This record gives sequence, C-alpha cells and structure tokens, in this order.
Amino acid sequence: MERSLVIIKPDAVSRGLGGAVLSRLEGKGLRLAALKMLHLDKDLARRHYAIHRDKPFFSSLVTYITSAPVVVAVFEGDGVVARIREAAGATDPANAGKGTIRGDYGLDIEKNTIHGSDSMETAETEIGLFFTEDEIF
Ligand code: 3AN
Repeated sequence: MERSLVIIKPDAVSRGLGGAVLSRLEGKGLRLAALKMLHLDKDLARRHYAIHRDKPFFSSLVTYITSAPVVVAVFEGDGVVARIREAAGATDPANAGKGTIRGDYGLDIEKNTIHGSDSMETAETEIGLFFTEDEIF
C-alpha cells in the first residue's frame, strides 16, 4: 500500500490548524496510519531536508522547521503521494489555488503549512526518520 509522510509545519500547529489539515486529508479518503507531535532538533531537520542542503534557503528552512512543534503523520492509500501534493497545492502559497491547504492556510514559500513526500521512494526514507514500523497501524 502506498504511503506518504506528512509534516504539519510550525506555522500551522502554532495557529491551531493541526486538526484542520488532518481533517482535510482524511476527508479525501486517505487513511491516517501513524501520528505524533514533536519538536524537531536540527540534526533530524537537516536529515529530512538533506536534498536541499546546497540551496540558499537551507539554513533558514532548518531554523524554521525547528522553531516550534510539528505534527508528523503517515497517510496511506492508492496514489497517496500525488493526492496529498494536489491537496497541498503549489510550494508558494501565492501560487496555490483556493481550496488547497497552502492556498488557504500558507503564509509564504517557507511557512507553507504542510510537507508531503514527493515520491514513494522518498516517502519510505522520510517515514523511517520519524516512525518505527510498529508505530504505523
Ligand atoms: P515542496 O514541499 O512543495 O515539495 P520543495 O521540496 O521544493 O517543495 O521545498 C521544500 C521546502 O523548502 C518547502 N516546503 C519550503 O518550506 C521550502 N522552500 C522551497 N523553496 C523555497 C524558497 N525559494 N525559499 C524559502 N523556502 C523554500
């Protein structure tokens, strides 16, 4: 069964939008398979965003994602990676459509409310950073 990691980012959790984001994904028929809240340390943040380590925004991104607690989840379902990215909308909320999570809740290209895995392979690597198999139901 296809899985995706979701991170509900500090901007959303601190504004009380954690439940709303989970609800939108569940409302699309995706099954919540694992859930936890944690405050990322810089080491875990750097590993999660390792693909961006040479980008100019990397240091700012690590500072942001470690600034306050996040909610991390695993969702499961046919086509879940693409369906979550569609529900999330474009990376920059200014370009994300109305009715998408980032379009409705995102603040800017960094504080953009939600992370969803970009492929099935990336999802398995990302899920392994946050969950053991016995935490996934
Ligand atoms: P997505 O999350 O839509 O797949 P990526 O993988 O290109 O986007 O970027 C990962 C994260 O890095 C984004 N969610 C966003 O928080 C941040 N980011 C991407 N591009 C920029 C940028 N130009 N300036 C600041 N932060 C960015």
